[in-house]
Amino acid sequence: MGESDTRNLRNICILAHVDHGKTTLADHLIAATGGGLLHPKLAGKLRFMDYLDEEQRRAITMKSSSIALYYKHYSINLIDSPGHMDFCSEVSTAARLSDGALVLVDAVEGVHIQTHAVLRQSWIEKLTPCLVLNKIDRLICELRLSPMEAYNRLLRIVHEVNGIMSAYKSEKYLSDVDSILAGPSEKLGDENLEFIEDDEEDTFQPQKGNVAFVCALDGWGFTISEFAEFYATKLGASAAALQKAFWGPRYFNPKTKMIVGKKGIGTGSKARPMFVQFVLEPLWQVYQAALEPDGDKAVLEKVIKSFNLSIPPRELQNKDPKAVLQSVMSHWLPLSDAILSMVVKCVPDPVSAQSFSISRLLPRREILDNNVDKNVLMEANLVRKSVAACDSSSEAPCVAFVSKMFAVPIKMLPQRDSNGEILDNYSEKGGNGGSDECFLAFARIFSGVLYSGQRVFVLSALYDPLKGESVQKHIQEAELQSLYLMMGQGLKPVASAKTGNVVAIRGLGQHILKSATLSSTRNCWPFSSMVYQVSPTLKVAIEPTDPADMGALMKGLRLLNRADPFVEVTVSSRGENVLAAAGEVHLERCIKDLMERFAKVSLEVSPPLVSYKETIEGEGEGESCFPLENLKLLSGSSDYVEKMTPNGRCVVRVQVIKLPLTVTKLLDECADLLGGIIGGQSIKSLETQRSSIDVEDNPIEAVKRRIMDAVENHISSGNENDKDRVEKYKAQWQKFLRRIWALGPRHVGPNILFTPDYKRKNTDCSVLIRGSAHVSERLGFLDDANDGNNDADSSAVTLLAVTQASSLRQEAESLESSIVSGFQLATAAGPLCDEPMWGLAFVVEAFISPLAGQADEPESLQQSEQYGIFSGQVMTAVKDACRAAVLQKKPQLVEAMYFCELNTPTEYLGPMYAVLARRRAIVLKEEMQEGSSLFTVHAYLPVSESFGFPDELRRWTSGAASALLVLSHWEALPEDPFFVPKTEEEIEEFGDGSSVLHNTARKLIDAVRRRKGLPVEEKVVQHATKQRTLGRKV
Ligand SMILES: Nc1nc2c(ncn2[C@@H]2O[C@H](COP(=O)(O)OP(=O)(O)OP(=O)(O)O)[C@@H](O)[C@H]2O)c(=O)[nH]1
Ligand SMILES: [Mg+2]
Repeated sequence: MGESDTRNLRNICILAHVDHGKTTLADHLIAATGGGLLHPKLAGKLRFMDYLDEEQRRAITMKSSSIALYYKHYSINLIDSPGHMDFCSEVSTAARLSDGALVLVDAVEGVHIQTHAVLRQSWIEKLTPCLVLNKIDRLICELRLSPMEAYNRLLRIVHEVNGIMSAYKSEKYLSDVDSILAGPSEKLGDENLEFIEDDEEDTFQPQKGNVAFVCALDGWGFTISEFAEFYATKLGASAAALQKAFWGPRYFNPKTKMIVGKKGIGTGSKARPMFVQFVLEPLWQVYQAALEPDGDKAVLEKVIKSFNLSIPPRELQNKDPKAVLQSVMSHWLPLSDAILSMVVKCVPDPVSAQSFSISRLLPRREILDNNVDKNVLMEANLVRKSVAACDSSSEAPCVAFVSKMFAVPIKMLPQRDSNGEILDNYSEKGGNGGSDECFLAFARIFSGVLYSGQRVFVLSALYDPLKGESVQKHIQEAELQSLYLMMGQGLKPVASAKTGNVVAIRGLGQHILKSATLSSTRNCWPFSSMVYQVSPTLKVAIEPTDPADMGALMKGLRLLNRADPFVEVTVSSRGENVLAAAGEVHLERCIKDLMERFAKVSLEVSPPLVSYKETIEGEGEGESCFPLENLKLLSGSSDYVEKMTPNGRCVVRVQVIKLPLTVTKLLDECADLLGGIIGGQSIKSLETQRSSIDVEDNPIEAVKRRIMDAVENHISSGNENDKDRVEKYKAQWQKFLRRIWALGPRHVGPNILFTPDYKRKNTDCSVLIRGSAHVSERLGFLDDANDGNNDADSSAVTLLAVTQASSLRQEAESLESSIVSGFQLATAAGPLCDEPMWGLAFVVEAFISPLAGQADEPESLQQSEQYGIFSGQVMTAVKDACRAAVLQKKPQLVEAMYFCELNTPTEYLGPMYAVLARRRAIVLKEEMQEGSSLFTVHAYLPVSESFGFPDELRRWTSGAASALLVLSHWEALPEDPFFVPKTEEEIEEFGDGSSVLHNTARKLIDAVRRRKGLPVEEKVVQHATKQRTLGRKV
């Protein structure tokens, strides 16, 4: 086992947007080099790597899987990955184990959301990417472009992809410069120097040989070098010179036989770039000759002759012109040769790759503590060195990284080991827990040699060899039972595997949940964690149909959680088992796996748990209206809701207004930071906290400034020209900002509780619970001016005995927390359907009066027995009053919205809009993609309407339209859920209630209420009288 065979190894993954042809391409590579695993005739049809039933049924890839190929004297590990957004975590696991990536782009569809995402992933993992422009045939047959038009399109895609890469590069460049400027100078080590590489150069350049043009369906492809070599003798130029000239504005002058630039050709001349003339035009001719009914068959003959192709005559006589074409093209420009020679040339072997990616895999550690064990440190550094060198000697420490665990039915495991001896797969050490599933680790070896039966340490991400005892729980010892080379679904047992290889390992099921580092020594740092693009957002509650199966379900959920890197299994506050998946397709597969493999019981799955929020109609709604009036409501109007505690001692008055949207959004955005500030964290610890705020100086100052900005933005958007009023309004807001008592729910939400206005006189001898502007104080709003509210103090005490008043005031003080709690409860569960409130500001005035019997002890005792503890009564009264106040002010439901990117051919625009309209989507823009018949449409889609959306879209557009969804923002439904037509006009428009009203808000609210077991107002019989009349007539 010398170094030479590590040098002949390549680890690559195929990455792309969904349906751009990854699995089809993989098929051809397997057919050509997989040692007879796949017959070439079936390549592109079988989709060998999509071996799960569900994958074949839906025709999309759902997991990443690996296959070992042999090309010339190279071994190539190829990992196919899914392109669907729901399975993007699998892209991370594939990228982590690879050194290079084939990034596919559909030549017709161009760059899409997921193309950006996979380019980013390959950039983060420091992979060497190659670009594969697929589906070139669609430019010829579908779009019917001329070679020149096709060239321009390809040029544009290459340019666009390079633009994306250069954005990542400059981002890194800046952060590198920052870190180097900030850090001590000796840190400028080998791996920091890499940023000095030429940043100006495009990543993908056809003339450099890292861009391939292919048609995976018809099985052909090429890089420019293939054509350069062929034309070298014909044109009498060197292949190297041609290679440079076959891309970009380079022209061939037939008279002088010279390659010239744009200037070298006359303006009127019909010269085409050499790529068009020498590469695309012949391709177009072959396609036209083969597929057009009046095509010139002689062209095919000519190609066969000039390229010396040996095609069996039987294939050429095939009646199907497409088959003839495929046969000629795949002999002329064999796809696997083009791709694999590009891979061998452009993708580094593991030794070079690891020296480059080591800074990502095992970032250099700063050791600040001088008391660490020097021996441990030395060994850990040695391990790091041997990973960087990809050391394959048998003395080298063994290090491997497991990027995911996957389950295989035990009956699928090979029956014999690498020596041909029969294995008993069912007797797993540590036990399978009686399950028919066996867990394998998907791993890559980064140093040394692994062999079956070896004992290794399993390190979780939190392990630190320098920390000694305290991290013991993050390290375990395990025995590697078997090692397998992966051949798609097939597993080939091997006795040992050495550094640079991708393998499946059996025996770690009990030790690893999702990913881990394996090492032969405990003195090793764990590899850095993988980066995922999104988090699981679609949640459902699950329970067994038969309650007796609960145990099986729990076990199944545990197995599923282990087998799928991306699901999240939690128990909700109401005790339900909640499963979170990345999207609908993913969820469906999880449920199927649970029922058929892991739990094997029948399940009830709740409809998706959608979250809503509740708010009230703001008056900013009618644009012209100035928001000042809104605030006036809080100060001094008599428009309030009043509640009294059951014992009659406390009267609560609540007023509510809607906060400006800018403020609400800000409170939502800064929730973490605000939580820290309000909770009283020190400035130092806040500064280290990451947040959306660029913390220049002091995070408290920054939040404060942003709140002020939000208020000012709101004022300036009020189309108010009157300067005086603007100033007055601003001053009023500033006063209010000095009165923030609490935020809610859970003390950091987007709702504000203001302290009551002290100046307001109460008529009797009761005392106001004043509260304190606790949050304003923390945010530093009180520092600006002395608090105007403090002066109007003693007026509440009039003729009453001073002693009584002061004891009453003490009591009032002790009740302050009840008010806050009441506010928190109310904002956590609004009146519409117990969902949290959003963007509301409350002023709560609570007056307490002395006990009727003049502080008579026995009576107060008796009272608390009768009505419960007083503080509790106040809390409930505040909560009820807040909820009632919201109900009075035209409550509205707020729903989450997805941002949605749709792509569809022109002829399906109609059906697509119909689907969008049915689901209440708001279309933002539509755009024709240049040079194609595709439309790109951007829209907002309510989350509650998104379930089944991709399916319906596919059905109505015959699969031609595709959609991608990203969570965007919260938006209030303008409908009044309690709307009943009253005025004559309304009755005329909506009917008198005899026909069923189409009230979406009401429908959504009722659905949530039903789910939560809250009472729902429903009329079972709508119009009994009408039915009776009808009945009589018959
Ligand atoms: N016209 C044409 N169609 C192609 C070509 N390559 C692939 N396709 C078709 O594109 C569709 C998707 O191909 P797949 O290989 O399954 O795509 P994928 O990228 O693996 O898809 P996911 O794994 O689900 O992301 C299939 O219907 C293929 O037949 C091509 O070169 N030309
Ligand atoms: Mg696929």
